[in-house]
Amino acid sequence: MFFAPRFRAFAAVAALAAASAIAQAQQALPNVVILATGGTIAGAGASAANSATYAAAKVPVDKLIAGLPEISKVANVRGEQVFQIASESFTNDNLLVLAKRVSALAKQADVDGIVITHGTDTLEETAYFLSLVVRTAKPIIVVGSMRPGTALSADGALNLFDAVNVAASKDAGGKGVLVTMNDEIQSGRDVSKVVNIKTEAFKSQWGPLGMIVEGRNYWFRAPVKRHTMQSEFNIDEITALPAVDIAYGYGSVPATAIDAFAKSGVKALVYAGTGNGSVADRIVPTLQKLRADGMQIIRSSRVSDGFVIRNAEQPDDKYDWVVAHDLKPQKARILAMVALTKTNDSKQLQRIFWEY
Ligand code: DAS
Repeated sequence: MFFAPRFRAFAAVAALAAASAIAQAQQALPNVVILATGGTIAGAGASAANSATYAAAKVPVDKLIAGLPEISKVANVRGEQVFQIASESFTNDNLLVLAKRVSALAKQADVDGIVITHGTDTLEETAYFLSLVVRTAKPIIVVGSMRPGTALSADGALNLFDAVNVAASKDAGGKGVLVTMNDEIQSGRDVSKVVNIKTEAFKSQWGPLGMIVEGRNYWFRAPVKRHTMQSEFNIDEITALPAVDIAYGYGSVPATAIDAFAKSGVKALVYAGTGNGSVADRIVPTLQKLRADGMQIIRSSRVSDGFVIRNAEQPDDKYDWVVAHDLKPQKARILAMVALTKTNDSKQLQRIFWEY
């Protein structure tokens, strides 16, 4: 009995010391904010056997975070539900709202990294847009999943766990916006969804920047194109995005779609040409007239890999057209919209397509 009071006092002091140590350890962890927008990573299917049949954009961000039990050892994580939509339904306004929120959070001293959960269909467009217009050196990671969390062997939880780990890593900063899918760390500029039914769905023709395994980043290359802090564009100065659309090239293609886009008042047309961005002879006069009327013409290619070579199969100098370099049509559209907020000079546009 003699020792009981002293023991209780000792136990109380020890408990306080332990609690204080835990609090200090937690404070030492990076602070990561997850901005949720919807998609399959927030999807739910009727049964575990439904890996492809499900409803996207159902699970709220706090439930996504709760599904990552180990995450409290990695970072202090909090979530915001910015949207709850399937990403095929994203609009330019969604891009502006999201980017402005990312920019505001990135300025906060108590935010060390940002994760955006997103549908996979247009994830590559959002990731590139953020990389072009958010001026920060902090890690920004966009992540999705190919299977809903209710499915057998769902990929979302590990993809999100990886995204938070990368967002909490100092060595992930200054590399542009990144995408973590299927153990790989991809450049938001380079990556595209190239398979629509596998977890190994996202590829860059130039390869991933690195890999993440059990919370550790393994880097193998770094981006050479301008992004984030090196960008001349700033979301804080952008209030609207000009209309830019994509016309697809194929055998026997008519000018119908191009004429319709012209009538709708697009500022630039991305032509997803065949091969090296080639344009059918019967379409050239239509594009020449639209260029003469002030519309910018940007030659991309429907071919998944490679890059469009200026003046190779089309006299771009003579026609005053722009080539999209290695950017797929959907990426070229994003860059064209951002570039047109600053310039409508075709030579400046071509410089921007070489540099970003
Ligand atoms: N509809 C798809 C989307 O929201 C689902 C997904 O793959 O995330 O992009």
